[in-house]
This record gives sequence, structure tokens and C-alpha cells, in this order.
Amino acid sequence: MQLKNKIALITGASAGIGRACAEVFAEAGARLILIARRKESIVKLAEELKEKFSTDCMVFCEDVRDYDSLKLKLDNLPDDWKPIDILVNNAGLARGLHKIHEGVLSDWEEMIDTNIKGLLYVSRIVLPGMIERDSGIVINIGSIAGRETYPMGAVYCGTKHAVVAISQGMVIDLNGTGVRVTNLEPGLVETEFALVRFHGDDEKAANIYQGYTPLQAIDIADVALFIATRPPHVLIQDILITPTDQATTTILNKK
Ligand code: NDP
Ligand code: 8X3
Repeated sequence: MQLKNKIALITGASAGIGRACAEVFAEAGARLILIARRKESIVKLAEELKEKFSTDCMVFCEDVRDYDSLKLKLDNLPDDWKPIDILVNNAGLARGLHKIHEGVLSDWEEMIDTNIKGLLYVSRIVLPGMIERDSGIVINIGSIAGRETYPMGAVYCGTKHAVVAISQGMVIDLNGTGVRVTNLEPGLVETEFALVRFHGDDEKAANIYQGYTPLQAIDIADVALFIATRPPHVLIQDILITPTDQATTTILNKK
């Protein structure tokens, strides 16, 4: 029970990496604040975690792009839920795969508003309390796409490059406090990510994960748990984790 009595807020907890983080953190004894837009999924997850690990959960059906609504909900948490120890800024998505001059504006807005502004909004609400308590861990889910840009992915890669800069900026601005920030950067993880990117096209999505062994969400959640359980003097600033078959965003050992 490495996280016994710790409070972890996870955005994008209804699927993939966020959901796996919720499961792993619950097993480690944490109390959870779960945020996503699909209410049914997070309510069901909270019920399952209660049943399996006796986890205490707060569930908020929220869009991370809506600062005012998030602020209202989080400012009005019951007192015993206010001291958030761990924030996992995970909610995010890619939309489309297009040459820059053929990009779809609504896809760009959605990626930029979710991956950059959503992460900033939640952090802006949670960080002051962490600083006041001189303690906290923020895990930003970046990507290998924040280290490299691949063809037709300029805008998604741009958002994850922004997560690098924002994570570094957080580390700099929070130096001297007990608040630690990590940019956790996965390569290819088999989740709903590709289905969302291709607007529900199953065939295109399945192809992304075929011919090699992709990471699973649990692989990333295990690393998140490792980050969240280091002693207070240890700051892990960034971690890149890929499938063994993946060398870069474009060099993939597909059979
Ligand atoms: P999934 O599509 O499986 O999960 C994404 C989660 O984000 C869902 O729970 C979704 O919930 C939530 N989400 C999306 N938009 C919003 C929003 N506006 N407000 C609140 N929640 C939102 O993808 P992954 O688990 O793979 O993705 C999680 C993170 O990992 C993302 O930041 C992604 O960029 C990153 N990543 C993924 C990689 C991969 O290969 N899969 C690799 C590297 C990084 P809901 O729809 O219910 O709101
Ligand atoms: C997700 C990994 O390579 O599909 O960030 O962009 S990739």
C-alpha cells in the first residue's frame, strides 16, 4: 500500500493510460479523483475499484477544456479531498494525420485546447495547494512525439513539444518547493488513442498496433506508480518509454 491515504487526481480516467493509472494507484491504496467526459465509464470504474480495493473515489464528468467548470468543482471539494498529492495530467488526444497544408482546423483546435490548455488549466487549479503544502507530484503524460516530429503529425507533435516546455517550466518555477514534476513520454501504447485519431475508423486504428508488440496502458501506469513513490529528494524530470520494437516515431520493427 505505497500510496495509502494519498489523494491522486487523474484526468482522462475513462480509458487507456488514465484508467490503468487509476487501477494501479487504487491497488496501491490511493484515494482517487477521476475526471473524464464519459460519465458512465468513470462511474463504473469507481464502482469496480471500490469493490476490488475498497477505493474511495470522487468522480467528475468534466471536459479539461472548461476551466470555469473545473475550477468550481475542484474549489468545492470536501475539505478531506482538498490536499491533492498526485496529479496525473493524462487527458489528451490526436486527431487526424494530415499534411500541414491539408490540416483540419477543428482537429487542430481540439488537440491544442486539450493537450496544452487542458493540462495548463488543471495544473493552474491544483498547483497552488501543492505549493502551500510544500509537497506534490505532477505527472504530465507527454509523448515520444514531444521529442520528434513525424510526417503528417505536426500539430499533435507540436502539442507534445509544448508539454516538454511546460514540464520544464514547471520544474524551474517550482524549484525550492517540495513539488515535483515529471514528463512521462510513451511511444506506441495500444489504447483507444488510434481509434480517436482516425475518428472511429476501426481498420485504420487496428493497423497502428499490428505486426509488433505495442506497449499496454499498464506498462505506463507501472512507471507512473514508480514516479509517484520515489522519496521526496528524488525528482524524475522525464522518462521515455517505447515498445522494444520501436526505435523512433518512424523506425518500427513491423513484421
Ligand atoms: P485513450 O483515447 O485511450 O484515452 C484518452 C483519455 O483522455 C480518455 O479517458 C478520454 O476520456 C480523455 N479525454 C480526452 N479528451 C478529454 C477532455 N477534453 N476532457 C477530459 N478528458 C478527455 O488514449 P491514451 O490513454 O492512449 O491517451 C492518454 C494520454 O497519453 C494522451 O495525452 C495521449 O496523447 C498520450 N499518449 C498516448 C500514446 C499512445 O500511443 N496511446 C503514446 C504517447 C502519449 P473521455 O473521452 O471520456 O473524455
Ligand atoms: C502517441 C504516440 O507516435 O502515435 O503520442 O504519436 S504517436
